[in-house]
Amino acid sequence: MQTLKQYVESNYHKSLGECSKEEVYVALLHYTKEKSAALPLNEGKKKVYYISAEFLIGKLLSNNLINLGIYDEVKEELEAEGHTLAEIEEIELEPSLGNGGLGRLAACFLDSIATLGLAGDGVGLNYHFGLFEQKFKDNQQNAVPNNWLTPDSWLVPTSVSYEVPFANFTLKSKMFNIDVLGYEQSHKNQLHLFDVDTIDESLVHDDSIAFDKTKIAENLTLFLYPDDSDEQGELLRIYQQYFMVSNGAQLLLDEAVAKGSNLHDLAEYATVQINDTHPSMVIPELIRLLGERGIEFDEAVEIVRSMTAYTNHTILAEALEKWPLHYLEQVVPHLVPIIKELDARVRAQFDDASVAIIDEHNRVHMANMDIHYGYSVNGVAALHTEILKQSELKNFYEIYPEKFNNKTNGITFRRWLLHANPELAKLLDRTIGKEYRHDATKLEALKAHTHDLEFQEALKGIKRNNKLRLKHFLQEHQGVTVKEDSIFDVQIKRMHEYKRQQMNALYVIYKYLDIKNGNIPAKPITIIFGGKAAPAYVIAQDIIHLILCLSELIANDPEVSPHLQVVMVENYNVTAATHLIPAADISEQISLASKEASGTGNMKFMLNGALTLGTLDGANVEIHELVGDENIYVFGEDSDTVIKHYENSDYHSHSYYEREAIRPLVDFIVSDALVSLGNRERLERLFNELINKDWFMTLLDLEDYIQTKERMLVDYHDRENWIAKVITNIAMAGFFSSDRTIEDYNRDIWKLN
Ligand code: 9GP
Repeated sequence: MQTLKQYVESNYHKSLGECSKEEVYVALLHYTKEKSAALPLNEGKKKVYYISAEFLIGKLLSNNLINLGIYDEVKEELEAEGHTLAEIEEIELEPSLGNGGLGRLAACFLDSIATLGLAGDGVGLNYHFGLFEQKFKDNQQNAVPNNWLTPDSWLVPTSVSYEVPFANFTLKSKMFNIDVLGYEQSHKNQLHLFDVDTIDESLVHDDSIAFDKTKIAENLTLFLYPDDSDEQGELLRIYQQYFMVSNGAQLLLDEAVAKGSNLHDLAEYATVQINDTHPSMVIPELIRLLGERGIEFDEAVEIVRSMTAYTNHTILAEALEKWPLHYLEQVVPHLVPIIKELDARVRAQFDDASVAIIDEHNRVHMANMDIHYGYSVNGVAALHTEILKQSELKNFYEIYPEKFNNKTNGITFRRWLLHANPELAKLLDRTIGKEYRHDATKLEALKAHTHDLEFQEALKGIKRNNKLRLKHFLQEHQGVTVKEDSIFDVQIKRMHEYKRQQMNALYVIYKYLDIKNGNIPAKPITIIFGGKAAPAYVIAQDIIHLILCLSELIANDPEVSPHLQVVMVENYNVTAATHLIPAADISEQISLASKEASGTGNMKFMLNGALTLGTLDGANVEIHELVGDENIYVFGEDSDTVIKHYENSDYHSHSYYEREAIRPLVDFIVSDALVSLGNRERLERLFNELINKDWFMTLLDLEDYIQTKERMLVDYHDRENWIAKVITNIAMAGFFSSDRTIEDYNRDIWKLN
């Protein structure tokens, strides 16, 4: 086996030390790709096809080195020749193939499927300019194309190609693969990304994500979630979705037939996981393709019903797509008779309009189709699944109780511990042995060390080093200097009103005013935000604007800046997360109870030694159960109360606004101090939204939130007890390994051998 050093010498005719960083990166990329190319694919009679609009895979270099078991070896070889792996990794561009939790979950799942040696591939699209790159200008978000796709990427072109029929034309696809390696596994899986040769990147200009939305053959895979605020944009999304699922379905059929399926037994060879409703058209498409291959309609429906499973990742209406039938007629007319027949069968069986597929406005409810014509429906955390059963999808649960199941999300410890926090991983190896790397529940052995002062000291040292690492990262990427000796309070996730970044911003205002009043915190506090706002989501952008204005105001105030700093990380992505999470002390998980389906950031923070400040929402509920009241900071109204407020329409933000403790904080949003730094229209709109509507009930929980965070900041100073809580959190994080989640999916849904 060639070492990297030998590989470089024989292929590039110079020594590693003589290569520039860029050359080392390219060499290491090819070295790693060749090693993974040599691995055989996981074979099993049955394979899962994990279809998802997003795969937020992050940079792959270190992860692949870890999974190949050559991380330490390569790191040492590089260091011996005057390079560092961290510098080389800087050169890799992060693929922009995802947006948030849904996409990152898909990436963790691929890692775990491969690690468990199961046959399972991802199916998605190859977006040339990804989601978008976020740039800040005038304290506002600018969305520009993300140029991540360079010739030196992990993509491997293949000769696989399918014809995908649309109403007036046919597109020929081209499949690219990215190898998916399991942790120390001899076999691999793949992520299949479909694309078209005719894409015209010149439709996009450097500084704008706008483009001609009518030229489908030229624009189909330019962006993930292209602007859908007009009809052309909505149609384009349907084109993308159908292109994705038709390719996935054709691939699945070909692979099954090659393995010996006679199609009648297709479900013994393949199962499809549908993530949110973007891939829902796979159901009628499989029925159509089976029909083309000679299977009668009734049988095709039953085959498809026994091999498609739906995961719901949110109860927000925006993710339960309802396409107007006439859009589908324009894009995929050949699916329309199938969808109508599926609907007719539902209507014949159930006298309940709420479970129909096509509603009275001729809109096709994609989730309803998934539930009737798939065999499994799952939520992504215990509370979320209960809410689906008891309210959001109640009428379906009554019909098909056996289809509903919960699969609490998880995260891959390879990326979120071994890669993101190697020092912590080494300390764990020394303290409890390495078994936890293969069985995360073994972390519980740490409980014996809760008050072990030597272990506590080691943990503190690691946290400090991680803060320094983050400090360098922020200096390099944004020119911002944070204080490594401050308390790091971090909220990183998509910008959305339900996630309530605006509540944290109101805390910033509270703290700012408190310091102005002479209450100096015992230790400085650094409040860090990161997240992108969808370009059409105006209020989310207003929230970014508020945070950036507050950041500027505080930075320029010599009375406050020694004690409080606010940082909004530009272009938050997986790479930034791997720096931010290990450095955090406080993990902000403050969504309005019932609205965050699960969250997975909460799990990453817990594993890396931050304490959760959270509502009883999503997987926070399970974190709370695992660590107990003493080791988490819970606040706010619970989901039952919140759901009742919605049912009774009895939450009126104005009455909270009038409270003495709240009004000055909200008023500050439109104070001269802030308006002079920003855009009046944005700040006023946000202010009015909060006092008149506040759909996600920010003001309901604000006082409790402030008090709980203040209590947390006091508790931080009792170092021994704080670290004891941290240790309990790390010890109990094993449940949230995505290996456990995938074992659950496989046992209950996929049943791969
Ligand atoms: O918002 C949910 C998040 O709570 C969950 O952890 C994640 C993975 O299941 O999915 C997110 N949903 C989306 O990104 C879009 O529905």
